[in-house]
Amino acid sequence: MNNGSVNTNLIGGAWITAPAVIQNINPSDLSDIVGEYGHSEEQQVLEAVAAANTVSEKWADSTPQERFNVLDGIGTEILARKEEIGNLLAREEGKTLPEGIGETNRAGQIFKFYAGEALRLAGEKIPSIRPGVDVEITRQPIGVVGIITPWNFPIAIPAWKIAPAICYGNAVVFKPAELAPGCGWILADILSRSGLPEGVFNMVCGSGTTVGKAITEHPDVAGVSFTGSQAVGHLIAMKCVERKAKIQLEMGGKNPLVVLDDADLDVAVKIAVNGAYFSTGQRCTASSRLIVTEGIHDRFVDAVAESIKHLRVGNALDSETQIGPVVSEDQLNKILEYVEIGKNEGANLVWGGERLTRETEGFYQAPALFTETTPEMRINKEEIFGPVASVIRVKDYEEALSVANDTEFGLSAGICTSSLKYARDFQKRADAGMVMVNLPTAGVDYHVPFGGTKGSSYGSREQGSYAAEFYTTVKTTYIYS
Ligand code: UN1
Repeated sequence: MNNGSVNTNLIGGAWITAPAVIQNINPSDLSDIVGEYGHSEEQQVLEAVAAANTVSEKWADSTPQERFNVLDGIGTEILARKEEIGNLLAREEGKTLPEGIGETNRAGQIFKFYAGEALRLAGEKIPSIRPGVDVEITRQPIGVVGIITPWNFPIAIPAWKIAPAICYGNAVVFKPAELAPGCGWILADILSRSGLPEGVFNMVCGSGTTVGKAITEHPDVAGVSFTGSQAVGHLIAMKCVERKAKIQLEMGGKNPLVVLDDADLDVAVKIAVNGAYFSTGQRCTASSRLIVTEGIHDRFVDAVAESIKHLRVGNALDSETQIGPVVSEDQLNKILEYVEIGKNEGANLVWGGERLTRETEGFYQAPALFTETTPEMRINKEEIFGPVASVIRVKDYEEALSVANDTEFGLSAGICTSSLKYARDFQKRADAGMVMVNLPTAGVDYHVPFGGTKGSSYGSREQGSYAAEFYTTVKTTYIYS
């Protein structure tokens, strides 16, 4: 166990002080320094990859029972400590306390799910076309996996990458997000006491440009799983393809929520407000484009505007708060700039968008709603990643579908309708990896595949049993006896 200081990396089973530190600041209260965390150099990545490489074969040989025990134990500890970890999450990232605890709960369940998956990993045995020959198709770990995660889900996303990596027998080098490394550090501490052989799991804290880059470029890292921006995803893809490593990239969305005339208005409004503004809109699954048919448009806009006027924006740890702060000053400035861009493009700002002051100094912003927007506007094309949504008025379902698909992203697409016909058609024709019918575009289950099409994702799906596709390689064996 670590001695209480958090500016450490976990390398080869040892807690090693990082060469420098970065401060982790509470976005709800800038006077609250959550802690000082490691800021590492390439050297620490080289050491971590070497440590992982040394034990990866040993872990690849571990039994399903050993893997189950480790993963189940990690899940149990996370669930037992969910209030404490959820509190840290809310403090370092800015989502509300119930959201922080909910996310921690999800992380615990993910480890439990993959504990079971370790026991269920099956192969296939198929008769050969040649007499006396059997063909066996088995899955094997890929070796050392690099895991690079974002700040917006600082425990769930590390969990849904690390748990399958270990479940399928790989060794890991993990870099938590610089803006919210606290949850990643706690996860590493839990993993370090889980019974995993030393070196199977390593954590190196630091920046994407130094630590992330070194992980991506290391010849012994067989695959990189990354969630973050399109720009960084592109760089990782180029590097990994060059050296023929596997990649799994999740890079955001510009998710449409279609609201048809026959939708239940109250349900549609709740879904839109949840999808667009909860977690301060900082979800790659957020509903940032509300595509609404003419007959319900005005009633829907009035009701959403009325609802967001009453959302309580405040300190993430305050029990009254519904919308926490934006994560950092840079993010806030970027979102404020998009609000200006929207106004200059001729969109009608019905409500919000301005910076707010609260008792404690933080990055608070009023949820913003634009109406009378068009698909060509930048606010409808680029991912804003904040509490901003825009309404696009359309005449009918066909136009709604075509606007919904008119994006370079394809993560999640939602529809509010009471028509089975439109729901089924949308399921088929929405160009997205996930379709939500009468549900928010954000907020997914932990045991089923997650991922998108087009610019949102690259590589095979995350989560559920589908994660095996990335974390294993298939071997086909021919046996004659
Ligand atoms: C969710 O909506 O429940 O970074 C999960 C993100 C996504 C996770 C969203 N990868 O926002």
